[in-house]
Amino acid sequence: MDRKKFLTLSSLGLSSLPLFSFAASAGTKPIVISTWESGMGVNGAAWEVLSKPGGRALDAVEAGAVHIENEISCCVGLGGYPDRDGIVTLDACIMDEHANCGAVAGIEQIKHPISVARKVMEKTPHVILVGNGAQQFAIENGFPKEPAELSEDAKKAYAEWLKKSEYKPVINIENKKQNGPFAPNFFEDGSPNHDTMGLVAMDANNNLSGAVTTSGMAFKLHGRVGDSPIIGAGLFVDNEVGAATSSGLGEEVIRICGTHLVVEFMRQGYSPEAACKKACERIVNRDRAKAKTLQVGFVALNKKGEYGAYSIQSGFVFSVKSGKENRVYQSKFILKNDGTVK
Ligand code: SD4
Repeated sequence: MDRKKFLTLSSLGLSSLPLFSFAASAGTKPIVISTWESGMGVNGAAWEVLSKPGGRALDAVEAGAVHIENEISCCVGLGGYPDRDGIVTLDACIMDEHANCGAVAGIEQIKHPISVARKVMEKTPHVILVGNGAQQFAIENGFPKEPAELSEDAKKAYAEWLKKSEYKPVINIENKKQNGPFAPNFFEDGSPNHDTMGLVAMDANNNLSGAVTTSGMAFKLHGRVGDSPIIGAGLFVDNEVGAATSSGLGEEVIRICGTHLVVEFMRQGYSPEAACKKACERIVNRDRAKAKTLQVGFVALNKKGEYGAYSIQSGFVFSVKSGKENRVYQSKFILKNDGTVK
């Protein structure tokens, strides 16, 4: 499917999506929660693992991430948008119920960075491998080196971007366009700009795991690493408490150790939704003017199987699959269209 169509499916009908409220999150297992509407397919792949007897959350989140990395005309993986030099560089991480974790950052020409991240976790004493070293490790572990070709969508988008070469996308807040310095939800032509899949799951044995895979912020500086492969920023799992993942402007998430913060709020007794909201507020309260120009969203799942999400701006959606439901929700958000707090 064409990337734009794939990504706009629910963005076009955003207002028709149900707004999530914590009351809806009854608490069930197994369960999987993913960022964005493309999480529906991802959750389906994860569910194939979770719904089998003994299906492990770790295998489920890897399967979900692999699923979207296979969507070559989609939003993450080798079909994603390149950096400023026209090179697709991928970031991914994975974390299990024992606090084992692995990540790759800035890896090129490898189709399944999430599975390389899992190998880093399982086969090395390290947590993160970057760039050429990550690629070399992948190849040594049997991952084929793919051609450096951009997907058709990415080629077009890059050619378009080169005309101005500005790292200055636009926020579309409920159709009111506003200039912003960094990429939040939408490009100027209205096509969605979100290139990250984060998912967290709990299996029937009450074990939590999470995974993130991304091509990162479109047209980023070559070598730039966002929050996605950073444990505690783009993903955090604590099997006693819960798990969280993020999407949006990675630099802001790193600055507050975002997903670690969300999990710590849940440890203090906040619901997943309230914990995500408090983490967003941490960003907004420090610099309201800056917060108006960017987007960050968190999703979280606690040990009871309750889940929630929150974002700074409108437009963030997330997908949930359990034995009780299979749907996309709009997340609540902090800033109104005029930038004031709701
Ligand atoms: C990053 N957090 O590289 C990612 C981008 C993202 O939807 O989430 N896009 O900063």
